[in-house]
Amino acid sequence: MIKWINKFLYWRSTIFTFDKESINYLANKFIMHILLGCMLSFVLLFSSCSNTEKKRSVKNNENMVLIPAADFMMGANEELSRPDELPRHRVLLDPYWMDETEVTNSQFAEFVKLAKYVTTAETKPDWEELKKQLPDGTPKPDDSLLVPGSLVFNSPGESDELDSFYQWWIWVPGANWKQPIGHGSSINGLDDHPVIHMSWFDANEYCKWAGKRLPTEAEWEWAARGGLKDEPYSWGSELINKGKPKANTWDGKFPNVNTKKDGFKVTSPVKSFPPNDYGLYDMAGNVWEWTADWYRSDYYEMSNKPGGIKNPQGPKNSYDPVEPFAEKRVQRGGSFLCNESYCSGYRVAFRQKASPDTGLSHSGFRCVKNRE
Ligand SMILES: [Ca+2]
Ligand SMILES: [Ca+2]
Repeated sequence: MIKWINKFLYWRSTIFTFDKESINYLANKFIMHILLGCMLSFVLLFSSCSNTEKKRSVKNNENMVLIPAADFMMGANEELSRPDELPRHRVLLDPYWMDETEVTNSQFAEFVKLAKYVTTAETKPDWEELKKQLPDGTPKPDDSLLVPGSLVFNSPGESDELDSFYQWWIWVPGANWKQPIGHGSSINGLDDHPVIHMSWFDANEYCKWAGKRLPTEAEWEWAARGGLKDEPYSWGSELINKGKPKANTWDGKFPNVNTKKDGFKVTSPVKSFPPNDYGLYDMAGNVWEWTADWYRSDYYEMSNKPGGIKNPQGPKNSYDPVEPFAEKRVQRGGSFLCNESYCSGYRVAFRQKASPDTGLSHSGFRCVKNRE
């Protein structure tokens, strides 16, 4: 623009030369500037309309955003892709509503109060069920460990071993959604934080109670992309560590040092970071979000059909070669524990998986419902 203004000033300073050639030259230049001006205005008008269009989202009275029909390539096409994110394949979806935020502590508290619901983490583990997810011959743990509780992240301090994830997760008796780090802790002051320690069953029951459902994996990914085409992140392509904080993730050296550059060491209030272009918040980071689908590492190979697949509901059963004895559901979006050096789970194509009875201190969800 400054360049254009300078040009304009130069043109104005030359208008006092009145010979015929100059007049023709200036007339042509004038017309050219008018045309350029019109084109510029058109471009600005168009881009401003298009930006407004992107930012404008249709919301219902349940704070859900209308996600438009999809015809997109699901899966990753970037350097960091993992084998279970391939091949990219065509997916078509009908429009649907999606919660603009993760379900919060206050929303979940209302459900618990009205439905008298007891979460998985508040229930004594059933060894008969538990052992089905473990290799044959796994000995029964001591009865003192088979008590209500959940897994809580615990930074290993100086240890640099990135494959020692079992060291970071500690079984804490009494840990659940309202006692996030065990007996004596509380969620006072955290009403607008996402609810955590959610099993798939908890998430599924909440959504049903609310007259909604969990998103399919395809619905989750399409919504996270926010209308961007083939970008690795819900905000585009800029790396997480560049520019302004984009999501609540792990800043610093995982899992030892968290510099809190984004302002938060654990969960953040929903809406603390800019939404994506569909008006959805925290589709990257904060807490992992359960989807309805079973996890299969080879699901995308099964889904890669000529002409694409419409409204896929996930595979009929689960298969994870890493733990073939455990049935797992898909989680998406990464959490406050993800960073570029370790899992980059906030990539829109990243697939996480866990057994449905697993709730961790970074597991949450949001719901969707069909457009009527
Ligand atoms: Ca953070
Ligand atoms: Ca999230």
